[in-house]
Amino acid sequence: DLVSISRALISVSDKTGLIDFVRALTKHGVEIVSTGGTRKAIAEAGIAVTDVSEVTGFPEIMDGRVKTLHPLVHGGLLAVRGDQDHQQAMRDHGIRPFDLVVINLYPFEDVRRAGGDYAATVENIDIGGPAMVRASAKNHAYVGVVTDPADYPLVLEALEENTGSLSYQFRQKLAAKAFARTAAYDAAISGWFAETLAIEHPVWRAFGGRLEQVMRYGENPHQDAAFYVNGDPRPGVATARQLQGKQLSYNNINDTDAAYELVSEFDPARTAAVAIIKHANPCGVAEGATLKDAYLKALACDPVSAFGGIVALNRTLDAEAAEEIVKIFTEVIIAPDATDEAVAIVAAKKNLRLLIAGSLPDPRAAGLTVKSVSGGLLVQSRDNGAVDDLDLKVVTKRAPTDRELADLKFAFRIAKHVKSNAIVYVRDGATVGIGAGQMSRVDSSRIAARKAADAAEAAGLKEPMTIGSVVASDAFFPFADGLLSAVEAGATAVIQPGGSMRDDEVIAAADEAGIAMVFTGMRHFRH
Ligand code: 93A
Repeated sequence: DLVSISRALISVSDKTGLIDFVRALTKHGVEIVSTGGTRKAIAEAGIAVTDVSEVTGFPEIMDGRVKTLHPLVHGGLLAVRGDQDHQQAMRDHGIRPFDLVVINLYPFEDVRRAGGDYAATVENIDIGGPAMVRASAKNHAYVGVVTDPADYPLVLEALEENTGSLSYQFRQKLAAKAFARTAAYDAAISGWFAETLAIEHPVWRAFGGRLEQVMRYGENPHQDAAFYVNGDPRPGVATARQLQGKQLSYNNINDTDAAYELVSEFDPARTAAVAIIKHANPCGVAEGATLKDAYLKALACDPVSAFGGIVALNRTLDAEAAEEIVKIFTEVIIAPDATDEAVAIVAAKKNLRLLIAGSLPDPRAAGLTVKSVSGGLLVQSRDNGAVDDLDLKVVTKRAPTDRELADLKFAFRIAKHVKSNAIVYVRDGATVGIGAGQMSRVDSSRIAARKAADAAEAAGLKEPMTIGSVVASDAFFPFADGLLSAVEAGATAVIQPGGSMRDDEVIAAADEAGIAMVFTGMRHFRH
């Protein structure tokens, strides 16, 4: 797997360390071919060097824009040495192979940083350099490619070690670095365009996505905003087809994402599920025999908050569900698909956006989430944990009934999608009270219970729907008080991760109240 280095192509903008490096290469008997400025610098140091124009028989033209973009160069970089046809092509056209390529690119990043004018910045977009870097990196089976002057000593060391050859492993590493370099280079170019044409934000640059949409404003009207997509093909808000309504806003996209991720937790083959989202938190989630059934149950949880919400469905939107949804002001509907009838019903509401996502994302799929903090980015693997896959541990004297257990699992799946501290009351496959985003778990529990009482009163029910419900907590109860407030609200069973120092106290309180409690061993903080 050793490649003996006998001919090198060198084309560098940054000439740091160049002469020492080339001199050492020639000691190993390497023949040097070079472009204009690089050739001149090498020749001035008294080292024998061939101009690339002599190799191609073609002059450097157009202010250097075209100097190495030639088959006699790229054939020499890309030829597969053991291939009969490639060898024949080389003989037919007088192509000689290169074993080593040393390139650093036009200093686009430096020019951009220095605030060069538009034309100067564009002129510093290197075309021929990346083409050679990518060609030789692709052909690392036969070629070594050096893209960083800091690596010259390493290359010389490797040549010394292998008496003028480079190993496959070494060439592989060089190739990996080469592609990282061209990727970063293109990211810098696209970042400059985004900045020049749209609005500036360093995080977008770091994220390196493709600009999809520039919004009128961000979370608030005084903030600029844009939507970048990263090419992830998962069905969701970034890949969905918008059938009608005006452009999505920053908050719409954020909320629609939360809504669709939530309903994807429920297998459409098993149940119809609907989530209504406000400010990235659900104000109602339910499953049912039909979407209409699930929607009405979800709406009943908190009909006041549902106004102006985002509705996500896990099945094809049908006419009867659409009829119900359009009765109140809704910002966005997202579903895997919609029937023609449903589309026609939604069409009557000009401002309502309808998004068709094709299918549901896989909630168990791996992925990354990114959050900006001052001075950097926080990156983590996405929360693809699922309680159904875990062994639930019954920790109380009483075990949950089958009905309670089904509701507990349903509630814990929803709690995963509620901002912490999250408390979710569920009865018969529908949320009946959700407490989100409080700094204390007891407060979340009390808020959820109070909202349930309000909803019951508004609906003219005699008692709050939390009576006879089950409750999920996204993280453990640090003290018995949070659990006791759930008991007070009428919950008969609890699901929570467990793991508190005071688990014993919390379990004792549950036993005393005669309720069933299961531990998941998995926490679902969401901030
Ligand atoms: O203008 S280019 O995009 N067209 C080319 O054909 C080409 N070939 C090499 N830029 C090209 N290069 C770049 O020239 C190299 O990437 C290197 O950065 C620079 C070296 O030029 P010189 O040897 O004239 O200083």
